[in-house]
Amino acid sequence: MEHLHSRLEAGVATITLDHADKRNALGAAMVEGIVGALERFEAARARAVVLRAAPGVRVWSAGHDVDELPESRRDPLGWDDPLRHLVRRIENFPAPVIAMLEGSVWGGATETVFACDLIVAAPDVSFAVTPAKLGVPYNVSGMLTFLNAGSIRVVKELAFTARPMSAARAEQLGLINYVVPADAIEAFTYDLARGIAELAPLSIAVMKEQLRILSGAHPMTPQGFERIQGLRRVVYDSADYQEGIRAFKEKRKARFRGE
Ligand code: LCV
Repeated sequence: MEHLHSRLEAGVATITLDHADKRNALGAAMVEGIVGALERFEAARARAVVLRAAPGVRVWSAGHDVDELPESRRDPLGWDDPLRHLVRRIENFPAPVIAMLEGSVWGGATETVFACDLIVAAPDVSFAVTPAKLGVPYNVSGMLTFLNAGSIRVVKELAFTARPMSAARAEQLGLINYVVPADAIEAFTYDLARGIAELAPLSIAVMKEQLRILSGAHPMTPQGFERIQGLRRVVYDSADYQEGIRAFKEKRKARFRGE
């Protein structure tokens, strides 16, 4: 795929996002490429995966491809949405996936990064959670990804302000593992990956799967789930949802009326 590169060396795989014109937006084609690479690396029994963008990017990923969001009256983030596939594939991959970041990370890309097992960021990195900026009803498993990354107070700050959070603050809050100078981040990340690759892969795989199952073990009653789905439908059927998508495409600030 022209906007994605992948390679496997000594048990350490690398997937590089390279679609600068669209700021590495995670559209169906990009996600299909990443998931395809992960399938190949699982078959090749990779011991670790580094997920990165081309060196020196200002934008690591602009998140979900907004051009691929439904205009209205359809759940924009349902089970089969490409971004949902990507998050599940990263979570189910039987070896650590390490996000190596430079530049800004937006919306669904922030969730994708938080679904990774380890996060190494350059000092210029920022994270934004953007559903409220677009009028999008985020989905339950997506909110759980955020909740598993940080405290509910921090998740509320990210979700309710939609403001980018700096790598330094994210590290201070425990949302990411390391902040490393841009000129050292590649050596640091691959040293980390190679160290993991020398350890017992079966032991690591089972611990990753245990942590995935335990972190997803949140009781929710059928009534609770149906209530959330009903609330989400109100949002994606709303004029605000249409306004958010339209404003993005018209490159203007959205004017939300709460209806
Ligand atoms: C499609 C894009 C995108 C994009 N999709 O460059 O989490 S949720 O619920 O919100 C979820 C639904 C989600 O993830 O939504 C997407 C959230 N993402 C954002 O809010 C970030 C949107 N992008 C931006 O704010 C800017 O593009 C940044 C700050 C990332 C980069 O700004 P910069 O000035 O460098 P442009 O904005 O000029 O973008 C370059 C091209 O990439 C397209 C954008 O439309 C433009 O296309 P054209 O050259 O055809 O005008 N683009 C950017 N982000 N998420 N397309």
